[in-house]
Amino acid sequence: MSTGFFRDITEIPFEGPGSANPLAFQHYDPNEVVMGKRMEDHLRFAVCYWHNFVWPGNDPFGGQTFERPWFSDGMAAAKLKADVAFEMFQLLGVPYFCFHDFDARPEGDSFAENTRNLEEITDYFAGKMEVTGMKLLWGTANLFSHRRFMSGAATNPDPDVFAFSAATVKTCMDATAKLGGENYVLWGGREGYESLLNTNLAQEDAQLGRFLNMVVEYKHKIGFEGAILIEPKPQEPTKHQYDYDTATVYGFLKRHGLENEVKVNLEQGHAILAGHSFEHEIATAVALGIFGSIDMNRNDYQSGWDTDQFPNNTPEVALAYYHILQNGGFTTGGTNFDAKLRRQSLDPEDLLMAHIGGMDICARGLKAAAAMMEDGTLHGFVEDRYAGWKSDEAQAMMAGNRTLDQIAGRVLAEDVNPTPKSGKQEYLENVVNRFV
Ligand code: XLS
Ligand code: NI
Ligand code: NI
Repeated sequence: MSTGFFRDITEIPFEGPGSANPLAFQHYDPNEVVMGKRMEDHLRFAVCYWHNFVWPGNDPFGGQTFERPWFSDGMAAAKLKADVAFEMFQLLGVPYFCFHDFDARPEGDSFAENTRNLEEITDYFAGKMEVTGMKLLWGTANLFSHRRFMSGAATNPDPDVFAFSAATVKTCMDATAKLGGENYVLWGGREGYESLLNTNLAQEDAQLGRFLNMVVEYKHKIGFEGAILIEPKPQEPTKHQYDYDTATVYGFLKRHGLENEVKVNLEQGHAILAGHSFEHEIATAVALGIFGSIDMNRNDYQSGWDTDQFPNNTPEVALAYYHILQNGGFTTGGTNFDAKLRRQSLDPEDLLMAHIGGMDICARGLKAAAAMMEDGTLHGFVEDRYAGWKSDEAQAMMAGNRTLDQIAGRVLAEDVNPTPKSGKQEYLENVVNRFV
C-alpha cells in the first residue's frame, strides 16, 4: 500500500531527448545497450538514504526546512521512512540503495539498543527488498554524528570509543552481509584532527591501521564476499582527514598490509576538495589497482565545503566514466548518488527530479565515454606516446637490468639526444569535444 508521499506520481518513464515532461528520462533508458551491456548494468545506480530521507535541510545558519511525515523518533517513523524510501527507489527504477545504520534505525541509549533497532530495520529492509527486487550497493556505519565520536572513532584518544566503533562496525557489516550488500564502505567522518596541539599522529595512524585490519579479518570470518571500500576526503568535518585522497589512502593501505584487501569509493566533491579532478582520483585508483565504486555528485567550485549537488556537467561525467570503462567498468561498485537537494527544494517531486536529472547526465556521460572508447583515438594516442618503451633497451631499463652508469655509458657512446614531441593536448581536447 502506498504511503501517498509522492501523491499520484507513477514510475518514471523513458521518453527520449526532447521530452518536456519533468518526470521522464530523456537519456537514461535502462535497456539501451552500450558497448554490449545494458545501461542499467553499466551504471548500477544507487540512491542514498541519508541525504534524501534524513537530512532536514539545515545549514550553519538555519535549521530544518523540509517537512517529512517520518521526521520523529521511534520505530514506527523509521518504518514509514523505509516505506517512502522504497517507493522512491521504485519510482526511479534504480537497482540499488546505500545506507548508514544511523539513517535507518532509531538512535538508542546504548549499543545494545542500537543493535536491536538495526536488526529490526534490517529485517524490515529484507522484506521490502524481497518484494521489490531492490539490492544493496553498500552499507556503512555513521561514526561521526553522535557526540561520542567528536574526537574520532577508530582514531579517538579514548580506547572505549575505539571499542564502541569496532562493535558498531561489526553490527553494520552483519546487516550489510544479511542484506546481500555488494560492498561495505568506511568513510572516516572524524578520522582526522582539528589541531596538532592535541594530536598524536603516529598513535592515531596505528589505531586506524589496526581497526581496518580487524574489519578485513571479520569480513573473511563471516564470508562476506563484497569489497571493503574506504572513501577518501581531505577535510570536513575535521580540518584535516587522514583519508585525504586516493594516493594517501594507498600509502596507508600499504603501510598496514591491506593494499590487496581494500579499495576506494571515490566521490566527485571530495576529489574537488582535495584539489583534484574526479577523473584524477579514478585514474589514480585504477593505476594503483584499488578502484571500487563512485559517489556521484558535484561540488561547487567556489566554495570550500562539500556541497553534494546533483551532477549536471556531461563533459566532466563523461571523463569519469571513460576511465571507469577503460578499466573494464564496475565490478562490485556502482554509481551512488551521494547528493542532496538545495534546502529550498521542498516538494516530494524535487527528490525525483533531482535524481532524474542526475541519472540522465550519467547516461549521457556513459554514452559519450563509450563513443570515445569505440572511436579509439584517445587510447591510440596514449599507446603511441609510450610505444618507445617496447624496445629491448627500454625494457631492460625498466626490468632493473641497467644501472645509472651503464645508461650513462650508452647515452655517451650512442650520442642519445632525444627530440621533443608534441603532447597535443588541444587536439585531444577537441577529440573529446566531438563526443560530449
Ligand atoms: C560525506 C561522505 C559520506 C559517505 C558515507 O562527505 O560522502 O556521505 O559517502 O558515509
Ligand atoms: Ni560519499
Ligand atoms: Ni561527501
